[in-house]
Amino acid sequence: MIRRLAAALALLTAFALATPAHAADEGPEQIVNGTFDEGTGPWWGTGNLTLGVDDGRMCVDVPGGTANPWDVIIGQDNLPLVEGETYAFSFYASATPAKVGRALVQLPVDPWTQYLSAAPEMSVSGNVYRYTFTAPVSLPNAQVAFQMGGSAEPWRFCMDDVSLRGGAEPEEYEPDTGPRVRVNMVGYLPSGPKNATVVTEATEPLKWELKDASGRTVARGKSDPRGVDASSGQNVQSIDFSGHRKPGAGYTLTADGETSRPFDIAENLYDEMRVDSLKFYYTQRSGIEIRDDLRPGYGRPAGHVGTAPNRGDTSVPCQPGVCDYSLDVSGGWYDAGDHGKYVVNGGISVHQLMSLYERDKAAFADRQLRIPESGNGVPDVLDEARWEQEFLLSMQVPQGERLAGMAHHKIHDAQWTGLPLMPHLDPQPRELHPPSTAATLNLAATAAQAARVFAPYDAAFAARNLAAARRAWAAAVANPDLLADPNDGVGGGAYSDTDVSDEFYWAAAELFITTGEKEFAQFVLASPHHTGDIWRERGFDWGNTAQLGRLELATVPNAIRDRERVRRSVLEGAEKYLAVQRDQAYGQPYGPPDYDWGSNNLVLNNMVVMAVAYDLTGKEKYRAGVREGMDYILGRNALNQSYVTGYGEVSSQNQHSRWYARQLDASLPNPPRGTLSGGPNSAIQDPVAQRLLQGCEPQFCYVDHIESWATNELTINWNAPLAWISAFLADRSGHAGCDVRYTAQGGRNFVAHVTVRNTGGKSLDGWNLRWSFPGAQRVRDSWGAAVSQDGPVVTAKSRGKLRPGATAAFGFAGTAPAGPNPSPEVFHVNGDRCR
Ligand code: 9MR
Repeated sequence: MIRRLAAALALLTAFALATPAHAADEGPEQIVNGTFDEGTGPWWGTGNLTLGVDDGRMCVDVPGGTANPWDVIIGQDNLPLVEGETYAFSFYASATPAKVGRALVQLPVDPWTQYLSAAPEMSVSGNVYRYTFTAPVSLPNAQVAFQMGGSAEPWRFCMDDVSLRGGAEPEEYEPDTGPRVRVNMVGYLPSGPKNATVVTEATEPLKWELKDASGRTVARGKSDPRGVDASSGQNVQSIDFSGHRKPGAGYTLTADGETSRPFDIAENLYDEMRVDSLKFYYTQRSGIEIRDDLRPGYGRPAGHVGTAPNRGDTSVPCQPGVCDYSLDVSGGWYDAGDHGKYVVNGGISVHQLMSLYERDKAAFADRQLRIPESGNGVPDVLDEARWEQEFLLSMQVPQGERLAGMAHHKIHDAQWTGLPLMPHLDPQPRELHPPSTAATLNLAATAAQAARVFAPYDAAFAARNLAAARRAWAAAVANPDLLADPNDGVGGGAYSDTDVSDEFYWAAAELFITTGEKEFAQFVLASPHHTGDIWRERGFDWGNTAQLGRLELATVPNAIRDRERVRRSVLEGAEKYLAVQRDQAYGQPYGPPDYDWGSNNLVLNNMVVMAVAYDLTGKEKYRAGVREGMDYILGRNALNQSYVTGYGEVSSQNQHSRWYARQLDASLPNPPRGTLSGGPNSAIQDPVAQRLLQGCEPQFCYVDHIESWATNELTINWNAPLAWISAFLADRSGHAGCDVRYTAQGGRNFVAHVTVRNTGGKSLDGWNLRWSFPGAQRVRDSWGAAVSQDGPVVTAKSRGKLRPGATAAFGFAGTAPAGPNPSPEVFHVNGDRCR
């Protein structure tokens, strides 16, 4: 890790001694796209500007009525300066009408030390300006800023040929990718597939050797030539050492004269990641102090509670003209490295947390995550989900207002802020943005899900959610095309989406599962997403949510007419991702020609589809696909790095964040262990990536730099599939030879008869059978077995012997809430799952 960070910094400051002194204006060019031949990137402007290229120059309309020079800025960041070097700074500029501006080369953060400060007197016809200065410090990230505020009247500014020459030759960026043999640096599960990839010139099979920690060779074989891998541009061969199952630490794999980084073979590999990936959410919380005793090194004051300089989220008005009320939208999770809170990605995040809980409720307990609510008798994962769900509820337009029942799309700062900036120190005004159909349907879906999931613990909260879900649904049906504005991206992300038919489908599915009502069944059955091929190779995410609806209908007990077909369709999706995976020499189930923003979360979501296929069928190939997919995330990739902080010898450490900004301020921490980085993104929208990664092959479009927000951010919606998959991989339940029949009769008071048949070869000397109820069903009285209940989780115990082929029967009387009371479908006998 340290080596990698050092390499990244060295690259930005390199050659201080090695390079001969240049006459400054013959030195290397440091500005990227100073001629505006490639549009306006990586230049940025303050939110009151629209950057544009006009006749080959960058031109902006500068608004009038600002007070300070720095109220209007165009800038470029991340310019490396070398101490003692002389730089020539030049540009062409014009002003209509004529104006004096400010041109600065400076420190990009407080105290904004200026290395050059000029006051060009600009004319309508335009002039070229030239300055020189000597850098007093070495700095990887100086800023060039044109400050143009402070004018009462509006005016027009144009510039061109911006140049900063001198210093070190910008080095071609070469990531430090370590040994050419690529493995999952965390390790492999003993019974799982074990694959590696070797980068090599060789086209003939290579010999490989697996060595244990003592250096003894424990397995050997030949690799499989794969040719040039399109996702990396590398010639590669793959190695399969699945045959070796013996647990141990410190294994290495050698091929082509290279030895991999060490890894383990162990059963418990994912136990900590399952917890860490969920603990991530507490430190993303807004509106509450983060306690240092719960997260040593991460304690901080509550953000956005209305204490200066925060304006607070306790009474947030709308953007001008959008509404005339204010809402208390405090709480929730910060989206990512910014301080914004957005309903659509909050929606999928809280959904996936509730979904991993619904998959196996017995696996999630109170006191697992060390959060303030630990010890309240509710599983911590639900307490964490509730923190966000309460926020989503608060975003709903109140009754009596225009668009009542809709949800505001997002709330965030009026202007983008710089890094670092602790949440409680953010001085920006906060604004509610217009309601959108997408946000409203996210609210409907998650609130419907919360209504059943929270029912055993808090009936009032469950009822509040169901009522909100119904109101949201009705409002979305009445306003089906209120789309978020794709240009509303100042101070926060736009999260716009042109097609919300998938959100309608997902919300209808959740509402149907929870209520069983015909209206929702009809909507589900009529939706094109119910039967269409929704398994896109690029995966599902906050903007593509039909898959959530389909997965829910397949896994959560419900009475949709064509349930069997729905379940089969998930297998089709999983088969498709297995096929994609087979084609990838690095084993990732994701293979588009260019990688998307947040590609790692798409890889993980494709693995969720495979995992559900495994749960539905028990077929090993699907679980093997998930296990192999994780190898890519944890080091078997072109960069030889793990994308989960703290996991594997080299992992992402510098994810873009205003408060885990250690790379900018050594007194701040790195992101907590278990934080996923977004990962390679071919479009490299940020200046650092544009500077370092031009022309990158997909897997190389990544840099672990805090300012690379397009390749290296952290988000709540990316950690959610990491948590889902970690929970799946940590699940050690095997297959039990058992067949359970569960039949229930009655309504609010029901009687259930259960039979358990031992279909395995071994006699059971006493057995316990476990299932969980979908909602607030309760066992009242039982016979034939001792039945106990903890929240929704029920365990029936018997001391009787159950021989192979024999059947035991028991029954119970229970009570059910209003609505559907479908039979449980997942049963565990003595800890193993019946198939
Ligand atoms: O994750 C989002 C990605 O899918 C979009 O393509 C991108 C551009 O709109 O925005 C990403 O979301 C960012 C959001 O806009 C602001 N907070 C950080 C998010 C992650 O980078």
